Amino acid sequence: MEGSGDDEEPDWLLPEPGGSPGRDSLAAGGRVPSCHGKVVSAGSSLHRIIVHLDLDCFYAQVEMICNPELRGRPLGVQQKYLMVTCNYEARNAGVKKCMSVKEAKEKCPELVLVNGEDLTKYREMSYKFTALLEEFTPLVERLGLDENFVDITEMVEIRLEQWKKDAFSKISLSGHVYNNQTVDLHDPVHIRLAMGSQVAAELRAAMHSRLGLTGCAGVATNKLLSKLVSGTFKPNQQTVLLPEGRQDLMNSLDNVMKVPGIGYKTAKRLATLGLTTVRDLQTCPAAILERELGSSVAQHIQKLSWGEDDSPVSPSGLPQSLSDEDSFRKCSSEAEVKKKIEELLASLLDRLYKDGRKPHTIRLTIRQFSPTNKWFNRESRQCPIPSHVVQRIGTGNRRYGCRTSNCRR
Ligand code: TTP
Ligand code: MG
Repeated sequence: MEGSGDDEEPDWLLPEPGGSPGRDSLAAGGRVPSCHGKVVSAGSSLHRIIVHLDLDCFYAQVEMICNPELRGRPLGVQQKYLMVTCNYEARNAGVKKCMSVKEAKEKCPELVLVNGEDLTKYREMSYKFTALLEEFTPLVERLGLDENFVDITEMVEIRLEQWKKDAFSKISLSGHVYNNQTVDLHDPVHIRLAMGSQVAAELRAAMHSRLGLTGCAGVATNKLLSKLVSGTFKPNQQTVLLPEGRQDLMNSLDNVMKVPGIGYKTAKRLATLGLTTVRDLQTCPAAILERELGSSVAQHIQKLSWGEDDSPVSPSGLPQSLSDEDSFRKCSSEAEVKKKIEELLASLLDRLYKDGRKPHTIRLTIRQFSPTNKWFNRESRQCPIPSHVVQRIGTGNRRYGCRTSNCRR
């Protein structure tokens, strides 16, 4: 996964109209393909071009960037007794994400472990990653710390205009095509996706040259499909999904929970109807689904099961809240709990200070763990932060500790 290039990725060149597809078939420079003049209307479900980017072994990658000596060795990132991620050298040795530290060490005795409980440097890199993408277009939506959707429709359209001005010069498709499907130069959607693949390659190249990061990209006509296709080839590779591959991609998901947007609770309710696979959900009569889930949810998830998603990329902007948490597992007295809260608050205030904005509310959330090893639901209390405390945050005075928290709880 190191190196800036996509050494192992094919760089497909689109075939001449009528010619056989493949790496070696060149498009006709200067020749006008027969799709010219055809447009994909803005209202069409195939109009958008979305890239989903997911960083490779994110926490482990950040650790390797901070300490290059770790490169080339199997590396795991540990939080408590769990290894939350590991680099690809460790994965090649049979170690998997979310294995217990014990099992990971058994699989790979030479595994190097670093503690990943302080998320500061991962968060910082995550925001740098998003900010870099925002230099290309403001249409960037964060999805967790190491994933972003980017709507590149307009960038593709600008390129299409240029391509027409250049008398339909040669186009290349960067990376893989899902299911190795044939790219058809007569098809305007294929052309748009090919242009999208070039944009995706440029985003990934910028990520690497500017931040030293590698990741995978999926290019498709909506968010759902771009996310689903991006991990087809890992690490440090990219895949385009042509519309003709949509059904195969959806059918490759054996469980409805693998469809982004269908969570545990919905999957449980679907199971009561005997629906577990994506195919089950696709073919379930709408009336049965609607009776169980209501018409809006039923229609929404059935559309998702067909790979249909018209949700726009909504720019995330700055985070609306900053938070920190801990399981408090090692705390057995009130004094220890208070000490832990002070530590959490100190790190939170540090982030708040760096952020520069003034907070107006503080919220405390707890989740109790019962003696029978069951988590209870979260409970929260919040209150406005007094203005004199807000003033002091603005001046960088960080010595106000827990006094900010005068919630009634
Ligand atoms: P992922 O994107 O799921 O994993 P990854 O980036 O480590 O590896 P991949 O190459 O397969 O994309 O998660 C992103 C980060 O989130 C991961 O580096 C560590 C963290 N994480 C947790 O803290 N807890 C978890 O249960 C998982 C799955 C990830
Ligand atoms: Mg990742």
